[in-house]
Amino acid sequence: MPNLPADKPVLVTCGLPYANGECHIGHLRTYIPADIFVRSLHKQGLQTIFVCGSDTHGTPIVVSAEQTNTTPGKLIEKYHHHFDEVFKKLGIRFNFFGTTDGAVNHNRTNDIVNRLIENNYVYPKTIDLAYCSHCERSLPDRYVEGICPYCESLARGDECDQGCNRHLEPGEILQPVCKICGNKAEYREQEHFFFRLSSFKDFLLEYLETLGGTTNARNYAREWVNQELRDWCITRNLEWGVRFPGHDELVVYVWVDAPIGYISFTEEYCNNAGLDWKQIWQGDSSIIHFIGLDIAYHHCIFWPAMLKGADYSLPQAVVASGMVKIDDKTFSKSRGYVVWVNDDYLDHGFHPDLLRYYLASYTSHTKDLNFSWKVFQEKVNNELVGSLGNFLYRTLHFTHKNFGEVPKGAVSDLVLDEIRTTIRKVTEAMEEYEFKKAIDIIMGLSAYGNTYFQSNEPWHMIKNDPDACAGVVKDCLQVAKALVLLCEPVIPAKMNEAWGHLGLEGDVSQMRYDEGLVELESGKNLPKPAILFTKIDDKKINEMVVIMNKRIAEAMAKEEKAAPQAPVVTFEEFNTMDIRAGTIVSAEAIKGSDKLLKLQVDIGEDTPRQVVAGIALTHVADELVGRQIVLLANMKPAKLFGVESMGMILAADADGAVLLQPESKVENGTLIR
Ligand code: B3M
Ligand code: ZN
Repeated sequence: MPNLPADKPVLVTCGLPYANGECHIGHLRTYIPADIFVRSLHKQGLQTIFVCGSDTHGTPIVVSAEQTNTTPGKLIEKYHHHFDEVFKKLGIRFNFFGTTDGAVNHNRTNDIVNRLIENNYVYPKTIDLAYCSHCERSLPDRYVEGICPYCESLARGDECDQGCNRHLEPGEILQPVCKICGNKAEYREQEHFFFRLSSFKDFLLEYLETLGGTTNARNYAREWVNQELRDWCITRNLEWGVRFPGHDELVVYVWVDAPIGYISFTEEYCNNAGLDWKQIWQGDSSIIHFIGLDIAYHHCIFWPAMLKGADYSLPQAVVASGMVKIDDKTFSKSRGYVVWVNDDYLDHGFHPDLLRYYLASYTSHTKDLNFSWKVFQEKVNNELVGSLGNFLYRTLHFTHKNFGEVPKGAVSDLVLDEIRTTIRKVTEAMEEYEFKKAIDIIMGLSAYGNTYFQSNEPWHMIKNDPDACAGVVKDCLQVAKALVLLCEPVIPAKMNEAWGHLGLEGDVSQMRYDEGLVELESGKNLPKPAILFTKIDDKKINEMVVIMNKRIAEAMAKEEKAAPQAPVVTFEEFNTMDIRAGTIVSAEAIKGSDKLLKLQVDIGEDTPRQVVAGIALTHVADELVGRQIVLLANMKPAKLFGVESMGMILAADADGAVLLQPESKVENGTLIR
């Protein structure tokens, strides 16, 4: 962040959360350091604009809506509200939290796409697109899964999410499989629109040389640009999204309108605040993007090329955070290695600041961060309670008890120097996006304060030499004041309380670091101090560990259930089963049972077979008539609710039975082999 200008605002953005699920600790890995950074810029006297918002388009949203039986509109509304609320609770203070489905973003996207078209960066081309002939639909992005052609990992249609993190173009993925039905997909020809990314190669190589931020993102991007830069398909066959100008059947790819959200949110904020958004996005400006490393490709390659092609300003820095691990295991929602911010943290009464502290101080921003409840407990108890909390409380308690006010005398030069050096070093670390380093330096000042207090033994001095004691206390109070200012970006709510404990007025988040060098006014009354941080006991942590272990065990059991370990059977054994195709000729409810249906099934015999099936909760009787199914015909007869059943309908054991069906209609009675 070299030389950020004092005279114009710095724009900081965070990668936009998809509005399709709840906030988890993985999200916070980016948002909390970004918030700390912005608060710290503020403390250095810089003007900042901090925006984010919900990413509301693309297949992540459409697939989630389909899976949860809701509409994309309702889904995004719910989660937009959720994120907005959670961010506020955590003290993540965006100036504006928008949505990419807002009118401003639709307009801004149109403007940019039209400019790209005018500037001849967009052209049509017929390409092969994944298509599922079973579902009779084309399969954009997350509707298809397969093998990454670069690293051979399992991948999603548009990104190699488990392997090399590369963006994948439509048609690129190998062995495509339909995500909805699991069948092999085929490729079909269709016309789409492409962005001439390949023509930006030289620009990008030059741009990446000057791009600030963390080196991880830049290095990846440089490697990708050097390998091969292919034109980028920017349209999709979806209903939901921002329409591609002039083509009602197409929307733009979500990675077009999502980053444009950064511009529209700035626009919305500036319009409300009486500022000029064009100064930022079409003038000389400082734009800093905080993202997860997994979306470096989009931010260091597509985005700058798009901005350049449409004559908008370019970002000055991309700051990419490393990934989160849970108990040293790869973060995974489906396998239970996750910490949900509401359910697993806030709802258990933990203070938001403790998590902020953990996430920012555990490791360097670009490294993988491990979350474990035990480490959480240790860090809180040793660092926040044992060092910082201890110093603030013992200083204030001693002062209050013995003086009742800020004592007379001047703060010693030695102490002021220590504070000055700390502020300088912390600012430098922040400039390098080294948040852990900044916190370590701050905690160094806390340790200095503790040692200063301890070694001077003011509890003896107060009896023998009260004036000297007053000097020591004044020094300690000054260190306390500086600490509160320095810690505010990291643990803002707690530090706002502590500011009051020091008898100071105003909102500490609005004060500058330099205020730490302004001496506390002698004679000012001090309120009775309160304890800021309390130890987390083993019992509480064990409870949390149990919750997490239970979730992991449940996820594992679910996985095992999905792939049960059955004994091997011979072909002869398999042949003892008489499995046939048949057609349901009648279906009716069974008196007294809400789960069972009585079916008559034509399996090519003289009279239909009577079968009782436990599918009444998932199937409407009338709609079953005429459906072809698969029947185990030599199932031992049984009587259910007094009704005889002579066979078993085969179904996939999913959430509610999913009936098996021959791929195409066959003669009733056809054997299944
Ligand atoms: N919504 C989330 C992700 O892929 C995606 C970020 C958009 S940033 C413009 O991590
Ligand atoms: Zn399909």
